[in-house]
Amino acid sequence: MMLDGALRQALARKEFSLVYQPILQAETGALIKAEALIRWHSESLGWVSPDRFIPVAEESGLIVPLGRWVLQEACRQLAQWRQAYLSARGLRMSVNVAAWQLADADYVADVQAILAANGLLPEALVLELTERTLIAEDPTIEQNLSALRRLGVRVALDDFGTGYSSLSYLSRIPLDTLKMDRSFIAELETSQRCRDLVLHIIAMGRSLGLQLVAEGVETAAQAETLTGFGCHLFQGYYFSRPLPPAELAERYFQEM
Ligand code: G
Ligand code: G
Ligand code: MN
Ligand code: NA
Repeated sequence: MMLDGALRQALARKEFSLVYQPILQAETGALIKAEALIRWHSESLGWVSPDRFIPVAEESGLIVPLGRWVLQEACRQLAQWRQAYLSARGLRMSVNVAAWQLADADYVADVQAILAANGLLPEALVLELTERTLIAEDPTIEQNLSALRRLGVRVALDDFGTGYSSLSYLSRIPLDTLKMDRSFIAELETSQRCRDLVLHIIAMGRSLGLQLVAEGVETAAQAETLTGFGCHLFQGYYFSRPLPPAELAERYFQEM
C-alpha cells in the first residue's frame, strides 16, 4: 500500500512535525498544558491526516518508533519554552500514546530517559490514552501506567464517553484527568439530555478527584455552560486551533 510505504520512509526523511493546541484554565484563561498533535507532509502524497496514517502506523508497528519521536520532540519543545519564557515554567505537555507503545516492555525506561535528557520532571508530562487502548486489558499496559504514575507522570483518558466506555477504567486505571469527547460539547446547547450527561460526568469526575477537560469548545456559550458545571480546563477552536510552536509562543508567552 502506498501510504504504508511512504510512512516507513517518513521518519528518516524528517517529514513529520508537531503542532500544539492550548489547554486553558476555565476561570482565568491561563495556559496550563499544550497537546502535541502530529502532522505529516509526505514528499509523494502531500499532507496526510493523522486520522489516516496513525491507524496504518499502529497496524505495522511503526507507531512505536514514531511515538518515541513524538515524545522526544514534544519534550524538547517544552524544555525550550520553559527555558526561554518565565510564563512557560509551569506549562505541561500532553502527548497522545497508542496501545502498542504502552505495551512495550521498554516504555517506562524510554519515557524516563527522554524526560531526563531534557531536564524535565515527570510531572511536566501528561500521557493521553483512549478507552480503546484499555480494552485490551493487557497486564503490561496496566503495569506500565502504574509505574509511570508512581514516577509522577500524569495520565489523561482522552475522548472520554465514546466507543468503549466502561466505568471500570475509572477505578482500575490510575488517572488524573478526563477529557470529555467533543461530541458531547457540540450538543451542549441543543440537547437537554447531553447537558445533563455532561453535568454529571463533571460531577462524577470531580468527586473522584479528577481534572476535567472539555474538548472541542467552539463557542462562548459552551464555555460559559461548562464553567457553570465546574469544568476545570478548556481546549477547542473557540480559544485556539493547534499552532506551530513559534505561533503558540508569540500568543501566550512574554519575552523575559
Ligand atoms: O490533530 P487532529 O485532530 O488531526 O488529530 C486526529 C487524531 O490523531 C486524533 O485522534 C489524535 O488523537 C490523533 N493523534 C494526533 N497526534 C498523535 C500522536 O502523536 N500519536 C497518536 N497516537 N495519535 C495522535
Ligand atoms: O482525539 P484527540 O482529542 O487527541 O484529537 C484532538 C483533535 O481534535 C485534533 O485533531 C484537533 O485538531 C481537533 N480539535 C481541537 N479542537 C477542536 C474543536 O474545537 N472542534 C473540532 N471539531 N475539532 C477540534
Ligand atoms: Mn488527545
Ligand atoms: Na479527544
